[in-house]
Amino acid sequence: MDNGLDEKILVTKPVLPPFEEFAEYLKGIWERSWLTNNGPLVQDLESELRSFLGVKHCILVSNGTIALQLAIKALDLKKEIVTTPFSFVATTSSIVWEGCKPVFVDIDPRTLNIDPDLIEKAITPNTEAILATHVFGNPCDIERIEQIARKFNLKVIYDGAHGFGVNYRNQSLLSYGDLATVSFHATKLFSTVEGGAVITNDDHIAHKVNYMRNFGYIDGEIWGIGINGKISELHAAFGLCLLPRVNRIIAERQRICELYDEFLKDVDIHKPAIKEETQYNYAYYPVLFNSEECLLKVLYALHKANVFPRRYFYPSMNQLPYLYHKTPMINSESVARRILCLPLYNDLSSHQIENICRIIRKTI
Ligand code: T4K
Repeated sequence: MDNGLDEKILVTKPVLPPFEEFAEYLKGIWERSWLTNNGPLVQDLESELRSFLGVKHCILVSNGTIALQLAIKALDLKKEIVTTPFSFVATTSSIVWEGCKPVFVDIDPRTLNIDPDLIEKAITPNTEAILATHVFGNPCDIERIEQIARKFNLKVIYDGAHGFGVNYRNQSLLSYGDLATVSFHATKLFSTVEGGAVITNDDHIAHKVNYMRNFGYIDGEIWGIGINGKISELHAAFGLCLLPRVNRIIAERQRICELYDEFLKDVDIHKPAIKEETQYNYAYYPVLFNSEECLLKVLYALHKANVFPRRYFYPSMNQLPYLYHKTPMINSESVARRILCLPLYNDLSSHQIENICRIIRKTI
């Protein structure tokens, strides 16, 4: 390699628990021969997550996308949902999949989150909810969003796929809104391989999500329409192994991000502003270039050096091919063209980070 980097560096690498520890859980699963359908490990993990997050309900489901779909279904939304165009495709596709209409509101280019100043203009008599993403784990303007929701009697769902381990104003970021969803996919800092959860402090919503993830059943009785959104004992075991390590995982990611900060301090790029009063989780290391041309030059140079950052989230969701009306979203489209998430995982070495930054500096 011409870069001093002798292995392929991908945008992320999953955190794996020690094999022996996971094997111990597997032994128990084999002994009980109880594999899924709300088994003891799923219940244990839900209970551990409730205390970790300080929330009343944390309902595990099979992934973060089904969590979003269940959230929309549980709130009985059928019409327009005001949402952000700058997110992973699952945020928008869940709205459309549930038969609702996404109404995009542009983002604040400094935070990359939905711009609260623009929300009121997008509200119509058909608006039922706001679905906002805490992009890269950076809290949305929760106070303003909640104020608007109260004024117009709207529900609030936060897509907190990246928000695990973030605290805002001394409480879990996932505790805000009528409910929040989270992803525990293998690429997340805390994972159950595939998985996710719906988080809420509302008993009625929790009850609905509970039966909806299990075909509509609770204790053999059908409470309403449902789907199969369950998570297995093997997935829960993986999560139980990783949960006690989350604070160390976050600390290590912080160390890596600070190294990037140091090596990139005089380079002409920008980073999103993390909201005040936030204890961040260092989920991603996004950098904004001044132009798409510059991003493409850097991407090419890094690829040549066997380094594979990712263009999260490109294209801007308002440009999805299956959407009927494609309303322009100037800030989101501009950010989507210029943003790159640099490799970030726990065993990335200082040497590798320094080399990545050297290539970026040389190319700009
Ligand atoms: N809302 C938001 C805002 C989200 O970001 C997401 C998901 C969701 C909702 C939905 O949650 P889930 O339904 O996924 O639970 C990833 C993840 O699949 C996805 O969970 C995530 N957000 C999205 C932002 O990124 P890709 O396209 O980056 O995956 P992939 O396979 O390219 O993996 C990235 C890198 O990780 C690869 O370069 C290699 C490495 N990797 C990946 C896997 C799966 C491994 O080393 N081992 C592995 O097992 O989507």
